[in-house]
Amino acid sequence: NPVISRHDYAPPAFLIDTVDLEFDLLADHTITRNRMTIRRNPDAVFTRRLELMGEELELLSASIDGHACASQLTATGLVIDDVPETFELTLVTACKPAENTSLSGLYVSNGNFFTQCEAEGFRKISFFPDRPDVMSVYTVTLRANREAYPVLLSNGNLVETGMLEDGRHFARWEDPFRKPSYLFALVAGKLSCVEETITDASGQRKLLQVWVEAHDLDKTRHALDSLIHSIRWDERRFGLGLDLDRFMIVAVSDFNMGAMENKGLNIFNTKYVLARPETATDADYANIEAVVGHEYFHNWTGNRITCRDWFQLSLKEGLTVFRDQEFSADMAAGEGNSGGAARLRDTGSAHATKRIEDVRMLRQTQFAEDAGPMAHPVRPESYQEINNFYTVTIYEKGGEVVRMYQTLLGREGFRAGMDLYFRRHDGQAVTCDDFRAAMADANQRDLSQFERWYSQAGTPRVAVRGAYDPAARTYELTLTQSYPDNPAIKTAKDPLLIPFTIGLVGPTGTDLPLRLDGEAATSTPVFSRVFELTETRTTLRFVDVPVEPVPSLLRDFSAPVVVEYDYTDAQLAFLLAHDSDPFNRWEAGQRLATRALLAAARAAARGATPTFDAAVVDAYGLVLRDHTLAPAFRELVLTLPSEAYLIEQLDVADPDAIHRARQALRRQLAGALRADWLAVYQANRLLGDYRPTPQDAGCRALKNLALAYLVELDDASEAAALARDQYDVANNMTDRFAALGALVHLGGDEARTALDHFYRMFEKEPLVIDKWFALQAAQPGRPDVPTIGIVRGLFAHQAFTLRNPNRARSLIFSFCAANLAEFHRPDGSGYAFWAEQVIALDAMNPQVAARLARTLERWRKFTPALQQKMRAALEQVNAVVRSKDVREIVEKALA
Ligand code: HT7
Ligand code: ZN
Repeated sequence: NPVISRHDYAPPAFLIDTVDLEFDLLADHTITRNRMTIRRNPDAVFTRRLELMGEELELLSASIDGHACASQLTATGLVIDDVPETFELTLVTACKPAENTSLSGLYVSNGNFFTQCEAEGFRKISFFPDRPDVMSVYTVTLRANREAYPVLLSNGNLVETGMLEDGRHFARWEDPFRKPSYLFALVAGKLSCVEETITDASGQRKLLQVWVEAHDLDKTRHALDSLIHSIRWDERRFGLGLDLDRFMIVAVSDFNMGAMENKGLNIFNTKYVLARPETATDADYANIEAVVGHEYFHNWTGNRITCRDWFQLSLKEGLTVFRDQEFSADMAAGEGNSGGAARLRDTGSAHATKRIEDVRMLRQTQFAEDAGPMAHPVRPESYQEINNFYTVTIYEKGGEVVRMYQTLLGREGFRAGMDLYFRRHDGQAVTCDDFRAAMADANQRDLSQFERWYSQAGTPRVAVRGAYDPAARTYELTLTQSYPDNPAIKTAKDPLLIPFTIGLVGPTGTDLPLRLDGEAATSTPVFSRVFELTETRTTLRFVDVPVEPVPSLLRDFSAPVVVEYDYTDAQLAFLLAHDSDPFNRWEAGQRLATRALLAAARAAARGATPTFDAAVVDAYGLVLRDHTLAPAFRELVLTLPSEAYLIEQLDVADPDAIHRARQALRRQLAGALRADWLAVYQANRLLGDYRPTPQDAGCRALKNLALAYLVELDDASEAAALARDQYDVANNMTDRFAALGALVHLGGDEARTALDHFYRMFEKEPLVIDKWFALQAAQPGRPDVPTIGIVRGLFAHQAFTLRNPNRARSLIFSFCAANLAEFHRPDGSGYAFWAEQVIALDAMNPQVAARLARTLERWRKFTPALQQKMRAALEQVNAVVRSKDVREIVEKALA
């Protein structure tokens, strides 16, 4: 594969001011006429050679200013020599949407047409300089058979519709905003919509639509509400409004990712649009709100201001992740519509709950990526296939980098930086440096050291030591930055500017006032402070400290780093019970459990029976019984660290030992706290209609966690009865699915009966059937029935297809990425299955295949016996792989 390097960036030789596209849509042979007004770029190296990208296209004609012109097809596109300074180029091409299984470019799903152009899909639609720094004004005319394709949509505003001969019709759309080709979209087919007209903050009327297949119309309300909430939130928080007269969301069931922010015409995976209580879980409702927000927020952070090149991807993705996280946290805290109502609710805990969920995900996935062969900086230096760089580092670590600006500059300073960014760069394609400069200039700050967060890969460690001097009443914290070794990382390891929030907790559990040596005493004491670490080693000397405190470090996870501090178990239990920072309360519980689980896993790997100290159980029991804590928060604390997270904490991981250790602790917690679990289960049963509010969802989550613990008991007959009853009476998918999960965990005839019942009940709901596949693929194996046998059986099920990414993910990814003990069975049966599926998907959909390939990239983490089998599977794939997507992943894994 050729390697594309950031340093090779050169401005485009030609600029395209307008693009006039006409489509004659036929599933097996679509004709596209593309008329472009082009001029030489005065800021680029002079050339008369126009080079356009193109893939899987048949060129039917090419003309310049109305005259046929010579052109040469190349391996990557089309070349036209001796072009004038300014000219109009018209290209007519043909493509085959029905044969397009990659779901990139123009394709057919359930008989309807859709496009996906980010990152490099437009080149499958027409020859074009398919790069984000070429921004043009688009006019699009769609022509198609009216009966088969009654709805014709594209970006911007609808300007004309009409009938044509032969039963065809047309629609013309104009998008007044200049945009890169990756934001182009069209949709054509049999779709229905729900719509609402709202008045925006400036008093203008805006038409909002959600388009779905007719039978899904009853599942659109939540997406439409989420869109309205997103618009209101962006107006209020950032002063940003909707700039088009209409905004459309379209749902499609065949889609590679979550959703796509095409200008005015967002295209979504059905999974992030469709919801009604009977079919969607609380998590689905929350995800829909977050993804609708994310795509809507891109309209300013991504579309109005876009990326100069794909190395700057985090400029739009990191910033938009941060925006969607803030939106979801505000919505959870009741700050969605009116700021005032929020004060009545438990806002601190709601914000903390969202923060914990986001950080848990970051640490489980991004920290692992940073420690493996695909490690890369937030602004990568090179890539082979850009689709492989839509990663948790670009998105989630990028979101943390943006959050750190806010932590360093304060909310108002951050907003000033955003305002300046929009004033300077609206309508432009820019870089991460431009964003940093806006933040720095708006706050008169030198943020040059902060650049290292963009250029250095790896997860920094901050080792902390504390020393109390009772005589001097001082407490000294020494903080040392470093990077762990990872041979895949070639970037520098210079000290970062780390915002590090600290509190000191006194023996009664309250925070002590913070004052550094040399600082004047203030009338209003400060109990939590952001310190800026800039050197390899920083010493903070606190004065007037009356007693030895327990340090509360990196409060609210103020930077994406690993904190190393040698807490005792007693100190962790103390912080879990008392820390005023809810994030660090949760963190203390996780540290306590992680330490116990790792020790137990090491014992299990030696063949010993894992055992646990009563202190862990007691600390968890206190939280379980603490009714002053919100149920959602208790559920997070009482959920043990995941097996994937635990694997990352070990030098040599044995997934089976980790699984057994985690199961042993679950069983011990179930047995020791049985009465409490039962009480919590009963206390959090909700009566009445289903509401997907964070409060209700929190009760359901805690109740269903209690059920999951209760089915671990040796005598689980009571739990089985509860599960059966819950399954039968549930008025929502969260409860029904949790009950089904409990029954499947118990196994036997009852599990089979419930699974059959569930399948029959939801046969016509593909998203629910995805859950049905996923649950079975993720179930623990039994000695006589390894899960791989069940997975292979389901692979042959009539409802299974590899061509639909959601379905493929529900079965294959749920097994390979979410059932680690079974996937890593010592006989290598999981790896053989993995290799088969990567190879099969590679020929069909390289993006999905490459994602699956990544589930084996951490193979060097495991025991030698497992490593050997994983390497063999990787080599098997490497020998036959065709796409550059999978090749990049497998080659880097084996390097
Ligand atoms: N900006 C989008 C990223 C994307 C994508 C979406 C759907 C299919 C393929 C895709 N490739 C890249 C989604 C987002 O971050 O909002
Ligand atoms: Zn995005």
